[in-house]
Amino acid sequence: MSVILKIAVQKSGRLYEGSMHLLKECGIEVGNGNNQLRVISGNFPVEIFFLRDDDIPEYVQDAVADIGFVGENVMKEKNKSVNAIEKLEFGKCRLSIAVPKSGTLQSINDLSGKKIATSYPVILSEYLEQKNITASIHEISGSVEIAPRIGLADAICDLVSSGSTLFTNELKEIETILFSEALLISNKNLSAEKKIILDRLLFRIRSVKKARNNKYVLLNAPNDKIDAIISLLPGMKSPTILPLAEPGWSSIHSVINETDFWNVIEQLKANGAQGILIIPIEKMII
Ligand code: PRT
Ligand code: ZN
Repeated sequence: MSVILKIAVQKSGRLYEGSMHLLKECGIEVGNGNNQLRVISGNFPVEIFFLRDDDIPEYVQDAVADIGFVGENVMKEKNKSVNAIEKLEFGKCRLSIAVPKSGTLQSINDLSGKKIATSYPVILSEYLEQKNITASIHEISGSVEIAPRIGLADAICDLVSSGSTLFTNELKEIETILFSEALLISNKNLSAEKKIILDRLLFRIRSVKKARNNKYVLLNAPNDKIDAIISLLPGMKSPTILPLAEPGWSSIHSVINETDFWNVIEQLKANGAQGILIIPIEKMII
């Protein structure tokens, strides 16, 4: 039987769509896994297992799955013996300590002797120990944000993304413990054959990530401005320059990074660029 790489994906929840979308962008057909425990891809040697996110690190450690897509928060909390291979740039959030807006608690130093409710006792206790704060940790599995209001705890330690849950519950963040996003984790003892499949998958994932973070740019410029403009556009190797039908003008093509996108565009305009077109890149193979 030919070798297959087993991938653990969250069955439903906040990481499901990002995980399935990433596989799709990598050209891996797996259907949508509706109510199935596992699905085999028709065009790539992988099998997807749909699981609760909390179980993924353990299943990967025990080789029930070879790799998994899971939040950094869950990987740290479960503390299993797995390799963190690649950040996946979705499921972004932070694990923060929050306190009632109207109360007297202002900073983590005020938490000594207080009660903190959380679903992340491992990460929180490690953090408090580092900061030399002795507080009692009350572990709860859901609806952590209501704990102060019902008198269960003085503060909470929970995941935040938009901040609206904290806002609705009249809580304010006083400390961020961890920034998290989805990660690709792997079993530590993959066979050589499975490593080859993982490398093929990683190559695709990295191409998808690069494409998302870059844009293709086309612009027109007078020939005497070309040097100034290409110094702003290093591109993959160097920009492509083509003469326009109008004498003295050229069309310049290159790739720019999403992070300093607007800055570069402003500088291009200031240096005489006209008719700037920005086009998304579907895949970027380097
Ligand atoms: O059923 P299963 O156990 O698989 O799922 P789950 O309910 O434990 O997890 P799920 O689907 O809620 O989250 C899966 C993962 O998504 C988490 O482990 C994080 O890595 C990531 N993630 C990203 C988040 C959030 N953003 C997030 N905002 N996980 C949870 N939240 C919750 C948070 O706990 C709080 O209740 O959303 C609320 C806060 O959101 P805002 O937008 O109001 O700040
Ligand atoms: Zn969970």
